[in-house]
Amino acid sequence: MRILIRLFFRTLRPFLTPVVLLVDRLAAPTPVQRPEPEQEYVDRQTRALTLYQFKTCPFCIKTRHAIRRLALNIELRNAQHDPVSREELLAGGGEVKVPCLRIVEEDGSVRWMYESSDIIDYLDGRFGTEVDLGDTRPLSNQAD
Ligand SMILES: N[C@@H](CCC(=O)N[C@@H](CS)C(=O)NCC(=O)O)C(=O)O
Repeated sequence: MRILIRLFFRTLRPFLTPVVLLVDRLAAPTPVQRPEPEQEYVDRQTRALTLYQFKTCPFCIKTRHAIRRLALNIELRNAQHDPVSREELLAGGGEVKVPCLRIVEEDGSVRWMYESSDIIDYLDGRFGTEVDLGDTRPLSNQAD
């Protein structure tokens, strides 16, 4: 039965993929606008984040929409078709399940966060419009 279901979806995939990608594009939210120094600060922070994802996975689409809504420049890695990214995800996170956010913490430790809702909550909590970003100047420009 499982094989039949797989075969069914494999046959449908070439037709479904363009539809999913079109819906993804049409439903994409408008990014938030931040003053330039704030956006630069956020860009510096998001350099430590990488999203492992599949292009047409609905949970990944939901997560990419949150990333777009928050105007975050987070590197996306395709764990479906890029074997290197897939291997990184498996070795680092422990399983090939997407989306997964790789977070390099300030102390250099690495955290792998699975579950789209947890990822979105984390991003909203760090970069949401209600969040006070504090002093957004680069560390080298801040007074001691
Ligand atoms: N509850 C999870 C569901 C994630 C999930 O089921 N992802 C699927 C893709 S849509 C997956 O990674 N499947 C593993 C595979 O296809 O190898 C979430 O919200 O992130």
